[in-house]
Amino acid sequence: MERTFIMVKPDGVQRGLIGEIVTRFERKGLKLIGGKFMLVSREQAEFHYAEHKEKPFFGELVDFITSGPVFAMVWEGDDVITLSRTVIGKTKVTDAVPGTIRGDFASHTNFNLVHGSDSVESAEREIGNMFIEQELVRFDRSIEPWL
Ligand code: RTP
Ligand code: MG
Repeated sequence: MERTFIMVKPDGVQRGLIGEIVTRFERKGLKLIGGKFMLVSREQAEFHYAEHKEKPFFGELVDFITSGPVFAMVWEGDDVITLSRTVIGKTKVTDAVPGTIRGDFASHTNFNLVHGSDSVESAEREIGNMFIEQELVRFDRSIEPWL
């Protein structure tokens, strides 16, 4: 079963959008299997954004993600990585269309509210960076056959 790492970033927490963002994934039919409110360490932030290490905005990215609490989650389901990135919307805020989280709530690319893994490999790396396996919950939902 595919899993993805989703995180409400510090701007989403400060703006009181945790509930709104979680609702978007829930109503899509995705399954939450782990979640916690936490501070990201500098070490975790640098590992999380390792693919962007050479980019000019890497420092800002690490500063931002460690600037305040985040709500980290793991969601599970068929095609959950692609589905959740569709719910989130485009990275560049001017491309993010209404109906997506970023399209509805974000007005600056640096403050785009939510992170979602972009591949199976990143998802597993990012989940392992923030969660231990025992924090992830296996359970059956009665609605599962229709999703
Ligand atoms: P994320 O990793 O946060 O879910 O976002 P993403 O996959 O949609 O975008 P990604 O390319 O991984 O970039 C990570 C974060 O870096 C910032 N960014 N700034 N100034 C720029 O051109 C630029 N490009 C990306 C964004 O905050 C993006 O979420
Ligand atoms: Mg990314």
